[in-house]
Amino acid sequence: MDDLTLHEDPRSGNCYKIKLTAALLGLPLAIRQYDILKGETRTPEFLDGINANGRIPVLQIGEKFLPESNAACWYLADGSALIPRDRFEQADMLRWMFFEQYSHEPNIATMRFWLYFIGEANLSPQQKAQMMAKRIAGCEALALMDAHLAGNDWFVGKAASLADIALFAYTHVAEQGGFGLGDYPAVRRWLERVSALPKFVAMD
Ligand SMILES: N[C@@H](CCC(=O)N[C@@H](CS)C(=O)NCC(=O)O)C(=O)O
Repeated sequence: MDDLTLHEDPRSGNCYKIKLTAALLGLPLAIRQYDILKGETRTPEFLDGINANGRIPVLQIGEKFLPESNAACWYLADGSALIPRDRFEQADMLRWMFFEQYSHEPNIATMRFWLYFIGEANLSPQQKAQMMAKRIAGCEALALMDAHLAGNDWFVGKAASLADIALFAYTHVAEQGGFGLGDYPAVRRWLERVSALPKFVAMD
């Protein structure tokens, strides 16, 4: 495999997904850090050379750049046990990864960013107006996960897959976004299972 470099901000759960995938697979990953709060992913150099979308994470593979956390996890895990071989299970894994990007991360990660890193007092009126809807939608996502995990150890099949990594990243720090996990016992047990995986690494 070509040399791998992760362009990241260590506070980002989206970046952590890639570091966790690489660690579980024993893949070496060089790190280049940016401070998103200082706009370091919005410079002309970053936009021209690394990601025109102005966001991390970006996985650099040799001379190529791959933004989007779940795409980068797929690149690393292709051919490994973290992607099921069964055709339905593979599509079902993608189902949970799309769920993560549409129903989970925009609510739970955004609330964490606003409350834990920016601070409620510093939010704009537009951000404050969105908080209630994001809180409700985030709780709905956690409830759906809890119902699934009440009868399943993993999101797909009988083993950990990229779906578990994608959903673990922001669920395990959901309390920083004001989402207590007390009402989601199956989610809490699953968090422990993921943390116990061989070669697991914690978020910085
Ligand atoms: N869908 C993207 C989301 C990437 C994203 O939202 N990145 C945030 C940090 S987690 C960022 O770079 N924000 C800085 C900015 O928008 O300026 C992914 O999964 O990688």
